[in-house]
Amino acid sequence: MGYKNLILEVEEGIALLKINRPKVLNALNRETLLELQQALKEVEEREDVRVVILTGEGEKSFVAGADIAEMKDMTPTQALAFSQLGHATLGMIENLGKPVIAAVNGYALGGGLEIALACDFIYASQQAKLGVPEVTLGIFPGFGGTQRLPRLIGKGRAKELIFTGEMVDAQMAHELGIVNKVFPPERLLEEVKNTARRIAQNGPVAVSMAKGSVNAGYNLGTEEGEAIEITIWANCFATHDQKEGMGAFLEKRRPQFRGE
Ligand code: DAK
Repeated sequence: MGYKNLILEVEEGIALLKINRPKVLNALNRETLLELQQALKEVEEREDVRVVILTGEGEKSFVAGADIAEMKDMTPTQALAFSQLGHATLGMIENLGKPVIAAVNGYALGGGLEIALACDFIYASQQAKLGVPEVTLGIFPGFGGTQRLPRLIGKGRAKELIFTGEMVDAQMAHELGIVNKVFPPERLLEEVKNTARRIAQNGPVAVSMAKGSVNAGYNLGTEEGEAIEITIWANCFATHDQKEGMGAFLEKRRPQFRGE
């Protein structure tokens, strides 16, 4: 389907989903979040999609945050609805049954960094700038930033970024563990696609189950997490892909995964 504030292209099992409001550095307004929910439903359902890449249109920005012009005059009731919409959208990304890679091509600020943190992992351009400047606007990171960021990089480092509102460059974000890999801007998308292609060759159900297992156990103790892993892992043996993957190994051929 067509979108106003998004571009969705699917090729070789990979969905490239671009936030497309470059005039405002891809800031997230209500309409864009609603479209994002639609697009996430679409890529979840499409059998020709195995991996999703989320990025921003234009050379300057991934997402420069929630749309400040739209937020400025919100009432608390509207802010609550906006917050719920944001949380629901980021939850859809985090729990999508397919991997979502963030390709951070420029500014990832506020809600923009929070949306990247909801993805499975982040690759960034050398030009990227990341941060959570909400306190400079009289609010604080409200799309899960006070939860996902400390879990990823530790409480002290997250608090420093959140309290100062300072941006870090891609190299520093890499050192902090926010970003997995950094590339020159002109290579970013191709490198993300290479990784996406590698993932897309693997058993889709196994990749999806692995994502579910990591997510389900992430906020639990090791024993509870292992109990979840045991159950999900055993369910792999109910799939065609497990029989095909192991059969292909023993017959010394490439597996033909069906995603079932
Ligand atoms: N919202 C709306 N417009 C934005 C924007 C944003 N976040 N960021 C940039 N723009 C617009 C600018 O207003 C400008 O518009 P025009 O003046 O051309 O009409 C255009 O994009 C180009 O921006 P600049 O002229 O400022 O470009 P520069 O290169 O000079 O600066 C910049 C780039 C990224 C450093 C600067 O634009 C900037 O500081 N932008 C704001 C970044 C920011 O503060 N982001 C955090 C937003 S707050 C919630 C939960 C979470 C959130 C909200 C609610 N609930 C729980 C309810 C999240 C909040 C945020 O994300």
